[in-house]
Amino acid sequence: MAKGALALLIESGTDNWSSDRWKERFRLACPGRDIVLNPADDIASEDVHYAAVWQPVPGALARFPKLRVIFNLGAGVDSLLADSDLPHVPLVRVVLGDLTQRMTEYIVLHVLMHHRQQLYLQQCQRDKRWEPRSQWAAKAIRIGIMGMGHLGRDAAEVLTRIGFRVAGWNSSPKLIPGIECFSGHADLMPFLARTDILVCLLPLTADTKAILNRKLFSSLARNGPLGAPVLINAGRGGLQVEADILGCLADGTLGAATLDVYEREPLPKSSPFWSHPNLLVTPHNAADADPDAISAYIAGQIIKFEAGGLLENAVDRVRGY
Ligand code: NDP
Ligand code: OXD
Repeated sequence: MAKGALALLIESGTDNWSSDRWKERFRLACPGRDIVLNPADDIASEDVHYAAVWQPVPGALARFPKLRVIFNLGAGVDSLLADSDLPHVPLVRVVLGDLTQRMTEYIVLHVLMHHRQQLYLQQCQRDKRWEPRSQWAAKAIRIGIMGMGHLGRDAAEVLTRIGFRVAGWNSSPKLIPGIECFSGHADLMPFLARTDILVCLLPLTADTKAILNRKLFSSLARNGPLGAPVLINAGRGGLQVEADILGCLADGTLGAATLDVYEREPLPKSSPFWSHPNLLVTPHNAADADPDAISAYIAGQIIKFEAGGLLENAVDRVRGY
């Protein structure tokens, strides 16, 4: 019997999301299975049993009556769950060492950029000024990570090894050696009050939407060596109130920020973020999805699933992550 086909639905114009590149990798990872690009390739919709997707058009997955599993090609599933016609089949997200390591690189890079005053030093270079400021040790800086899941925890462990004082905040209590763990609403204020650099790696859900706002920024520590707290958000744009970030940078509630994600992506050319002197802006590429690693991960999951095994990293649709 022919294997059920896998349809690829990718709606992103950027380089790393080239549909042809992903199709070729899936063809190699899933020998004997039809891999079709939707809507470009012709196939009877009932022959599609699996879908691998990145930001598909809402309603597009409802066209496949025999769909068995939806594989998201990234870690965050907020845009998929916003599709009111999403079929009621298991939804699996990416949890992979490759993706985790890329995110850890990004978080460590940007923590160090702020810790080592790189924005100031770059301005000095442009102005040809030899004016070093005194530099404190990593142990003087308190990092707070909102969302100590697969990504947050790994970044926290590497930052701890560098010497930073790291704490994490989650919805449920966790015990992580060497890392102070806070949880739930009751712990949010004490967590913020001891944080100089706030890293956000939360999923976007009804509970976390717009959580990065003026009230939260005003609760961060103001007695650290940086002079004012710093925000790093690589979670989702919907977590942040962008007008509040700009306002807080203007009045000193925040000293600086790194943003990888935005309320609107691609970030419009008219956004004041692009040219803000205290902002580091990256184009939602903190952790690029690697087609080799991800096609192999999904091919392995399909083999186990068809042999009667359990899918790994299935999303809890009620929780939203
Ligand atoms: P996980 O599901 O492994 O972790 C999510 C964490 O967030 C958990 O520790 C969870 O706590 C915590 N959390 C969720 N809701 C709340 C809440 N209301 N209050 C407090 N804590 C909460 O996710 P990942 O680590 O794999 O990924 C995190 C996010 O990173 C993704 O959802 C995605 O949006 C983003 N991402 C961004 C990328 C980029 O390139 N910019 C790349 C990849 C991911 P608990 O376990 O206690 O519920
Ligand atoms: C994401 C990802 O969820 O790229 O942003 O994995």
